Amino acid sequence: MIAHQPIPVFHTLTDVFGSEEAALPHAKRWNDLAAQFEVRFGRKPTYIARAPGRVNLIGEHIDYALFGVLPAAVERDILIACGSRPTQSLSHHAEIPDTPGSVIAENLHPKYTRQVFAPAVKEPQEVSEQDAHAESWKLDINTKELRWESYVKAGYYGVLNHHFSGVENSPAHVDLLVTGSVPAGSGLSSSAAMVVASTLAFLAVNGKVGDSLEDNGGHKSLDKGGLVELAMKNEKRVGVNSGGMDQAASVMSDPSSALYIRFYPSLTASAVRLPTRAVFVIANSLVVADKALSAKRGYNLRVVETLVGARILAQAVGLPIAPVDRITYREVVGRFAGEQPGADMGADALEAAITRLEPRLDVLKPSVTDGVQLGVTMEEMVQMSGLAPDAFHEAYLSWVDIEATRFQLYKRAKHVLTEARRVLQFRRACVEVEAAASSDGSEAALIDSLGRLMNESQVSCAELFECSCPELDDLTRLARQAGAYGSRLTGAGWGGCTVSLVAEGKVTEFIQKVKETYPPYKNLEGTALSEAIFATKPGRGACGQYIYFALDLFCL
Ligand code: NG1
Repeated sequence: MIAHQPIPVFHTLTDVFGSEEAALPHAKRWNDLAAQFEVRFGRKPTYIARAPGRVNLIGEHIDYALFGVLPAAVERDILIACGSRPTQSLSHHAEIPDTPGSVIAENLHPKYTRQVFAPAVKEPQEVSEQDAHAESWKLDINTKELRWESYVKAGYYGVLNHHFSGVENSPAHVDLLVTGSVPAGSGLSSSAAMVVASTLAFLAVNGKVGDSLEDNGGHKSLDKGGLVELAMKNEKRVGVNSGGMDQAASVMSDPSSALYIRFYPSLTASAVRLPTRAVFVIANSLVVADKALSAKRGYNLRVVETLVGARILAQAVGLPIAPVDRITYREVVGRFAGEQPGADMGADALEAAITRLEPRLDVLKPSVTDGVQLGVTMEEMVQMSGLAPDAFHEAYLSWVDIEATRFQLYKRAKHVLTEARRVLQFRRACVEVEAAASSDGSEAALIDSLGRLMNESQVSCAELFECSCPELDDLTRLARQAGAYGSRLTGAGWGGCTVSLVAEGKVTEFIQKVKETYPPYKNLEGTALSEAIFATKPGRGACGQYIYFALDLFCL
């Protein structure tokens, strides 16, 4: 089980990347980061934590409905060089608070300025009964504006509250230097990569990861599943109620395949081999999707629409549901099909159950006014939920900030159920492609079917989930015209990247055609072009995981 594997710690780049040849192209970047750390902090870093970005091949906006998704890690990553700062050096820095666990965070990118911050132990009156054990520390995170250090702080927050009880057991002072090659706001999950890398960095500097840390001051060392869960909670502190796909992909990716990640009944990941005769090409629309700042009308609103819809559907099909239960669509499908609590009915039964439940979604349809479906109002939604306004507020609005006058429960539900089914079909086709690859010509037809599912997913994201944008619609259309089997947005959407499935021998021609036809690419050349559109194959050089790297042994 991948989730129960330990967090790997490597001591040479060759071990990280699997071979000297694979490691060589990365050596300069890692060395430069280590050298810059030394220039800035006057000593070598102790660790470099690495977390990759990911591309989601299919399964968009269904992780928070607890349906399985199919992402793969990409080579682009966040690296954080870090080390504990000796106490005696504190006196040289007047700006550093003289309290435990202070942090100097720097970024190689000049746009992101140096930040100094320190956590504080909560006063007894600030600790509520429920969080008495979990939350002894506080750390200010600004969720009103987009700040790079918020993601560093988010990682730190969880480590503090998971591993340190207070002043007697306090964290080290930390210096860190970040560099990243995952473009921000592009749907390749730079935010989750930052949070995972930061979580790892703070765990490492505080001696909370490693083979010898079987039992760590009463805490068992985190395994991969534990790290995913911690990173998921951490990311919520930046203000986005994310589903967990990105953190799971960043932490659990297998270097040679995509991952089928399930969240129900518990977090599990299994490797899915991808076709060898086709390549996934990522293309950035160059529209920056600012997910955290637009969450009220975008991401978080979708989370609420999805959860409320699940409750209404559950009631319509006769499932008893307590007022405080925030049931998800995956649970509704399971209970509707008679699945035992905690059991997993398996892919075929799940697909059949989704298909049987789909006609029942009509209960979520809004009324039509002058031929237009405007969505339901807040009052209508509360009434449909069967909850009193206070109970509704407590269950669905008290923990999240949203802004809307109409809610699209039917369209969101239709997307979620059909997308969940497409993931199951996509995974099955991948397994069949693998079997067919060595035998006959049916591989081509199967690759076609993968492309078709990707196209259907794009239509559903655009029309039902309304998370595309004109540029993503254009880019996916142009990709198909340039010969892709299929093309869709990847990640949250509203900008960011697309992913297209392209025949292996046709990638260069494909990229050239897209460059000629997608207007924002026309003037791009060289690195700018190769940063905007590039082929990725899980396993090609990507080490797919996060790494601790002892620099004394840093050699190829
Ligand atoms: P992006 O914005 O691409 O990192 C987000 C969520 C995922 C998932 C996708 C949509 C975060 C960190 N990630 O991904 O959990 O819901 O949108 O499928 O918010």
